[in-house]
Amino acid sequence: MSYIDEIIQQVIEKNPDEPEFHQAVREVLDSIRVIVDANEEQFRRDALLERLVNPERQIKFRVPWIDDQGNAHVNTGYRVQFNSAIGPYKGGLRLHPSVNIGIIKFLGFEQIFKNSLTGLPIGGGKGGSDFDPKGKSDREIMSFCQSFMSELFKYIGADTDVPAGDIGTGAREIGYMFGQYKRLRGVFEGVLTGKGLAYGGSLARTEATGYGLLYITDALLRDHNMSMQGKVAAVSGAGNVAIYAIQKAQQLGAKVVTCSDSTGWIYDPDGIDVALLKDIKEVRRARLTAYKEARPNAEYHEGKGVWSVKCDLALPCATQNELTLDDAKQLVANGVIAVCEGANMPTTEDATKFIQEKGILFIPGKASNCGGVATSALEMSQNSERLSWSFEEVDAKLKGIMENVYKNISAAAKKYGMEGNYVAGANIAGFEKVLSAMNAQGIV
Ligand code: NDP
Ligand code: 2IT
Repeated sequence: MSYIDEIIQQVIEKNPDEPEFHQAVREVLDSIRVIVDANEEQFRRDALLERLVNPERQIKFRVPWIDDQGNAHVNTGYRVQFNSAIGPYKGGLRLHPSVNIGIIKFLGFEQIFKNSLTGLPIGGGKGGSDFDPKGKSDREIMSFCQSFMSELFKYIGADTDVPAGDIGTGAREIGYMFGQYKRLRGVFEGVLTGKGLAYGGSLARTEATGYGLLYITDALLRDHNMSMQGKVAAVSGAGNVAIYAIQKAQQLGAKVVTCSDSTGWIYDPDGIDVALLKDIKEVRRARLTAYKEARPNAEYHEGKGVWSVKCDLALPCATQNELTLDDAKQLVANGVIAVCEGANMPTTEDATKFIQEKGILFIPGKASNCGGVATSALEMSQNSERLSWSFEEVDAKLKGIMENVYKNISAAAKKYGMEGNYVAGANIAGFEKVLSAMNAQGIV
């Protein structure tokens, strides 16, 4: 059996009940066969792949917190410090009831290659908790965040591990966590990114993931002699990534006709009203039914359905495995031109394969959503030099990074005879830098 297949099997056996982690490992390892097969003897001797798929460290802890009625609750907190070959661990904190160690490992593993692709010095990590922020008061959120940080602070720091937001963790949660870290450590340092502008946050970090997704989508279309102008886009999600993806798509001349949340989805033939969506999700923290109430021309449907809408561009921005084979078939039948992932691994394995086989342009999340973490790294730079850059400066850097990522993943795919396969290109380009850093640092 090849070294790659042995490792894939080992990952499945040693990490049972972690299907998302298996999926992420399979996708990366499958793509780097060309490199591993050519160096199999050396890689085996150095246990290179074993070191790649086993996190450097996994931290799991109890998070007790008290609700507004005085009742105590206990959630589980995680931080997986996956790979520090190219820099301090970097990656978000997910707060969602579905969080378990397998989910955090899949996200942490993806983060290694994503962070490498940004070209910035950041390693891969991820964390979070099965805490559900939905329906909680500000006080309850604060109670949870302070308790979570009371344990996590022991393991993180501006030069060791720098967490940030993800599903369920936005500016409010980062603020409470930062306050507690500072209180416990007595140090004001850039230990988290996605901070508020008043205490070390970066302009354009809030917008970065969504904007970055559109900058790379735009680069992709231009490279194929097309443009964003007049394109119809379907977006899923209604959170941080989705909102700013919709905004930038509209600025670039596309019409975005959908968005969704965990209970339903909107079809708005006139184009999504971003200001309204932001108010509903960021201020009122309400359901999408509120959108329909304010825009009678729009349709609200319960459940899933965004991918049934005819569109040129599909931009999944909600969560993993939300775009299935049936969805892919529907998109292709409707003439979709490109699928670019805003979320982490939103397209199932069989759907990705189908989309690629049909010759549809496809950019995987680790390349197309890396603008968020790239801008987090820019926030770290600003914190280190104790300066803050203008919105225009950060946005221009973000755009440059996304255009570079597109160039690098295209070039890597071409170099290994897989032109246009951006999944392979992203995994190979991301892996090459990590490999070189791991080799240089010896067996650690
Ligand atoms: P948010 O919490 O801001 O928004 C998530 C959105 O997706 C919400 O609209 C939510 O619905 C919906 N959603 C979440 N889980 C599910 C689910 N299980 N089923 C259906 N809908 C769901 O998160 P983000 O926008 O930050 O993250 C979205 C995706 O992007 C994630 O995959 C994340 O890992 C990835 N990502 C985020 C980055 C960032 O900078 N924030 C950077 C790179 C990737 P509801 O409103 O009902 O909660
Ligand atoms: O998945 C991701 O890249 C993020 N949630 C952002 C991580 C970060 O450190 O900004």
